[in-house]
Amino acid sequence: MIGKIEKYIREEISKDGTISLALIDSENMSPKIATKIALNAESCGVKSILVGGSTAIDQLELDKIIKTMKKRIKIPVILFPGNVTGISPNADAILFSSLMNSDNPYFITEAQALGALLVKKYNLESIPMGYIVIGDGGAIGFIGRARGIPSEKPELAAMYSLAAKYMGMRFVYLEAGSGVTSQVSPSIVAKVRDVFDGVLIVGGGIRKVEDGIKIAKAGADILVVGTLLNERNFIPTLKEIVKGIRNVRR
Ligand code: 1GP
Repeated sequence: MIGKIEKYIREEISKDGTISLALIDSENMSPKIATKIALNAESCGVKSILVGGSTAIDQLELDKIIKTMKKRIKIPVILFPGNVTGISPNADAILFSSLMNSDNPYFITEAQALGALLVKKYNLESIPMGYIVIGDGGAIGFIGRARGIPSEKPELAAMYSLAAKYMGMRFVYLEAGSGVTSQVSPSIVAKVRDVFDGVLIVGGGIRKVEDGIKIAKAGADILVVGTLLNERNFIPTLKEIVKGIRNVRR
């Protein structure tokens, strides 16, 4: 069943064409700094804050960050967990993901089984998502033992995305990896868009409006921006990205 947060995300996509979400890595900042970044990102027009990270293991700190942030921002906070430690009762929803091209079953179904009862206990809205690593995937590629899809093989990404759809996943996230220098290529995004009619998220290495526009034009519904937020004055660039990708869908 589609919950309140997913409904909100879908409505924002219908209105704007392509939307941006800001990713905060709970491992690398204090609740105060994270909240300041979230407030600034909100002022740029991002539609939600994702909180997570492939090496985020401090669940207490994650919870503190989300609690502090929730007091100040209006947009929803969605968990983007890299492991069972990425679950907090104070978030609005969770991207309940399977790392589809991992070589390790832990990241495909085992962590999900371990975390599922906690999601239920906390009454978190669960958004089913196929998570697919493209290229070497940086930290998540390494930690998640992903067999990254080569950039020149868009049809492989399409196969995985279609499989995600047939397994009932309403979201697919094409991940190049946090802080990487080459983003998911527009040809991969376009090939996936041809077969996947759910919500298509793309992230990894997006720091310039030009990169965002190419990915949005290829058919992404959502762009995730993370590393850019570590820059002292990210506001003008993030505003440019949010504005630049609006209504440029193919
Ligand atoms: C990482 O896709 C996200 O999981 C965001 O990547 O940090 O490179 O923006 P960046």
